[in-house]
Amino acid sequence: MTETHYLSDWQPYPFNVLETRLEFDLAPKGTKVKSEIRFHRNSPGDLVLDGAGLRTKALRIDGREIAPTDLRQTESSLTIAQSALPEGDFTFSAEVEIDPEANTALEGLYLSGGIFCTQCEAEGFRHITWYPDRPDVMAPFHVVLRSDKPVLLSNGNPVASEKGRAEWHDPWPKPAYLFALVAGDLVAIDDHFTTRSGKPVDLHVWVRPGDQDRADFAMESLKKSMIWDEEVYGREYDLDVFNIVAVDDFNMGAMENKGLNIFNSKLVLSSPATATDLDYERIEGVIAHEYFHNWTGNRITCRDWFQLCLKEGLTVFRDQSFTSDMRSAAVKRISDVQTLRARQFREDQGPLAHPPRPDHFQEINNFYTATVYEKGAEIIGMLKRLVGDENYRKALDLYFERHDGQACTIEDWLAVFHDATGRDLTQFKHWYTDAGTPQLTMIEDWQDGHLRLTFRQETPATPGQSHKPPRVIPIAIGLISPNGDEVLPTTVLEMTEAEQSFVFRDLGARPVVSLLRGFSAPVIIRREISADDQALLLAHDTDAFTRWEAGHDLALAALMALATGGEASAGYSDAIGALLAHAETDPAFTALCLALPGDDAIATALAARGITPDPDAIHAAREGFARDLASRHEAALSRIYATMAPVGAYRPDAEGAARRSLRLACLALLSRLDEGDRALVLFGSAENMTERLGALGQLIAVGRDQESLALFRQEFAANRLVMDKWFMVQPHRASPETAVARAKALAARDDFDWKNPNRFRALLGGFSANHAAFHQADGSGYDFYADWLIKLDPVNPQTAARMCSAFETWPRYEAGRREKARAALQRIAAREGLSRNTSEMVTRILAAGS
Ligand code: B3K
Ligand code: ZN
Repeated sequence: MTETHYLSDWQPYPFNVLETRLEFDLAPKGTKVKSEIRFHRNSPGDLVLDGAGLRTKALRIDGREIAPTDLRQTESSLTIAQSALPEGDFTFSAEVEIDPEANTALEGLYLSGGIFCTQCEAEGFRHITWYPDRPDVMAPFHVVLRSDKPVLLSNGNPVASEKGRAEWHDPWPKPAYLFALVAGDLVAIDDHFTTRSGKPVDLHVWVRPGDQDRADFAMESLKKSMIWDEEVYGREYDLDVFNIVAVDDFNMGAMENKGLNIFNSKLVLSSPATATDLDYERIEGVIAHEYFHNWTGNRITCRDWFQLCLKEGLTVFRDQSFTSDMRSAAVKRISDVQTLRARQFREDQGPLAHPPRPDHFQEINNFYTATVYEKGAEIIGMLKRLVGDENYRKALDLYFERHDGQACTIEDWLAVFHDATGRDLTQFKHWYTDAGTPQLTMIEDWQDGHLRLTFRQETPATPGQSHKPPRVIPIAIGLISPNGDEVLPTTVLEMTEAEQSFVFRDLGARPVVSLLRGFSAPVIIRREISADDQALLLAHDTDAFTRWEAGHDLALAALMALATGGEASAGYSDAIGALLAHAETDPAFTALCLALPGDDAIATALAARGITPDPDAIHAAREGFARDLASRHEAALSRIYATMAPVGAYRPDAEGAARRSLRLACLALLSRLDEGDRALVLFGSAENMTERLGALGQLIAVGRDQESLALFRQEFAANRLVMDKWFMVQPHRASPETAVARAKALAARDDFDWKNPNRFRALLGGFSANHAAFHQADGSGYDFYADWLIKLDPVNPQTAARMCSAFETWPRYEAGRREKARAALQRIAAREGLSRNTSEMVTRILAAGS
């Protein structure tokens, strides 16, 4: 039976660790790890250490072998009775041996393409040696590495280095999850940074030989991040050196190990010919994210893993703000909301819903979710809006001052805001402890020049939480008069009751409410609004988010009507006509308005209204709608497609990306009319990956792809990251009827290196993102996907478990699909030896249908 961990069970560790000394003799099959851990007792209790899969050679206290009678050892823990421990400080030492080469789970110490590297968050360090592997045990680390690899790195500052040996010291106390080492044949691009108090820092981005010409953008991003954190949060870097290493095999994006960030190579390497605009933006954003963790995560960490959103929500909020400052704030906000709705709202409405601060889990790696990260960031955004920018900065200053060097909780975080601003945050805390997306209904009452807005909030039940008290909801609104003037600039209404009214007096004419400006709270809006009023907002609203939202709502309403056998109003198409007339004034915004909600978003919107979504009908509705839209606006779309052609050399900045995104949005519509003629020309002539991949996607969608796919493969066969795109775009863009066969054929290829998480995610993730293909009525999509999860689970449980979330929406479909999805899930669940990770996910997902 798998153990469930509860927040309420947390107990302080009875010891401090004064220093951790580690020595590694690195060898692929038998790496020897010697540890010396100096303990200081704080309270009574046995010494309990975590370990997993270790070949233990020796265990000592103060140099003396521990008598077997004083030890209790299980598969995952080592207990030394208090009676067998010295009264004062003591040193526990261990010698263990581990097998990095056999470590396909990519947790702990492993090999990626001949490079030794580590991933210790959340509980990977216990695969390296015996240790109190919990985030509230923090210590300075001293590390010696011995290996025949030329480059040997660990956390902190270099102390000594000679051929085959390196010594590192990290003076900043840290939990084991931030430990890292790298040993490999690597080359660096080097740079320097001087902090604003004058401290020089050496910067290095380490890559495999041959990749160094694709690392400059990552380095530039790092320097920008360092400056931004000084300017906006007053945070300076605190070591002599900052290293980033790119590896090919990595379970997620990157990891913020102190002074030694390890990255998935796809978030480091870029060139115009191999990376898309989105890749560039992600690289910049993730480099910033990991760097920002140095303060929000490393200097101040989490007391326990239930508090994960303390570091992740805040750090996502910080990286989002950074990207807004570096690029377009409006575009960033709109795309963040799109992601939130696509991932977090979806999660919140299904069997995997959980609070941003969960109160129990079986496997913490299953909780690195959109709720913890993205909703966690929304909560910080709401707090900032409620207390104001100045108070927010005051609170953050206090947070850093009060908690530097500590392992904290959400309560500590909220106390800082209370103490800095005097605001009572008792009710606000529900955002952290309660799951589910509040539904906010607005009713308008217009009488004698007065507008009364009545809001009702309701949060549906989620697994394990049936009753949800009202939350504090900051509702930012504006009022737009019928002639397009703003009669009320952005005003934040603070809703605290289940139902609450706000009155606006003495208005000349009935205004249109621009509701939830900037998406001021992560809620679902319910309101009656006419297509004319939406069009007015799309044309005149001063807030970019609500402007975009007006167009998006029009499109969604039309698509929902079509997908359920109704008729679409002309509202969206009319509004798009008006927008296209001056598309060039804001290409990025126009592109966002032209992108129709995806099939899954339509299904989610239908399900939220109690309608069973039909994937085939949704797909047909969206295709038909796009074709009609293209026909009606063909002339304007063609003109814009031509005027948005590249001018000058490719630059991965916001302006260039905006033009390319508008051009590709036009192409997506036009390809429905010209059967891919323009896409074929663009594929042949484009010099950057953004346009080439965009064109390739359209060619696949219209079934004219064979030649281009072959050319693409020939050109990029040696580039893993680009070939991942090749593996992703095909199942993603193929017609739903052909996608399963196509995905199977791709999976059978020799170069489907499925043990590499990027490659696996490319093919299977690309496939599950093709809504009507994954949800094929005959269940073939579910079966194909389940077969691969079953195959991956014993090799890499973390990635297999995360990818189970493709199934999280299964209860919302009709009985036929439900039964087939259930059968596929049960087949996974019944697998002998299924990992704890996947077992927890599948059990939670299946519970929804019982
Ligand atoms: N903190 C890491 C994520 C670790 C995931 C462990 N399964 C990356 C990040 O959020 O910055
Ligand atoms: Zn993070």
